[in-house]
Amino acid sequence: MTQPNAKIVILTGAGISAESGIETFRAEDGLWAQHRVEDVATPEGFARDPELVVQFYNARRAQAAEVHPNAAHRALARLEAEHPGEVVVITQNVDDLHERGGSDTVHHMHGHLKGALCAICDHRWPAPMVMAVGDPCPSCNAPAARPDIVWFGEMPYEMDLLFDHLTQADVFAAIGTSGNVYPAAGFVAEARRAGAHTLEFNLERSAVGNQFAEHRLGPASETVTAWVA
Ligand code: BV8
Repeated sequence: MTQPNAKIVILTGAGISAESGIETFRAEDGLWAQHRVEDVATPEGFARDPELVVQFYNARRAQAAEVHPNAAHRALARLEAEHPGEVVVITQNVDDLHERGGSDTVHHMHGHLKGALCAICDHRWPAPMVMAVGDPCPSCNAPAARPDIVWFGEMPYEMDLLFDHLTQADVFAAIGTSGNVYPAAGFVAEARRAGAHTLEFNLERSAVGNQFAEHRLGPASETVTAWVA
């Protein structure tokens, strides 16, 4: 599948969790169809109506706890086991299906549902299943708990580290992402600059599909499993 000692950088999006039963963002019946992005995934939306936002993430946290990793998550865990130290998973997803599927090196660049963040002192702690507006921060005690999620207009996490990985990539694979959101959508260009072989796994070509050398079209549970086999 790849040359030994390859540095394999994987970027995943909502499409890898779709077959586990979690809606994607931009499908007709997707998450953003039920809510305006501005209302539930921006700091301004949280300031305007914190109750709506906290309930939106409580519902997603509850759903994520009910679903299970699918064959695509498990295939990536096998890839990691077969290439110790050479595989990095960067996910835009906020569920924990990669970890529950067996992946160890997962970077949640857009945060994660299981995290809480203090809007005052930036302290982080494990989120309760049901967060309430005004929950106190265990560190500074301010009633300022918010979901540890990167909203639009906020800087994704670990960007320097992620770019380090991209500049060393021999193989870059984007799985189940529509290529609409930056900086994640720009990762393929970085990987190409590093000379990486680039593959897109999706049901259809994404908004940045023309930048990939190879396309594996079909459900990720099938295409990623076949790629790793
Ligand atoms: C930032 C957390 C700067 C929330 C998310 C104009 C040009 C360029 C950029 C911008 C611009 N205007 C504004 C920006 C910046 C903005 C942006 O990119 N906007 C877009 C809309 C244009 N980006 C930001 O704000 C980012 N921050 O730029 O900061 C900065 C600089 C200095 C200082 C401070 C700040 C932060 C963006 C992060 C937002 N948070 N998520 C939450 O999850 O609730 S975004 C959210 O949507 C996801 O996390 C994900 O990242 C994103 C895209 O979703 P996808 O994962 O791709 O899912 P989608 O539904 O779109 O697609 C699913 C795909 O799967 C489809 O292609 C489908 O075909 C495929 N699929 C479905 N089923 C399957 C499948 N594939 C395979 N198998 C299947 N079975």
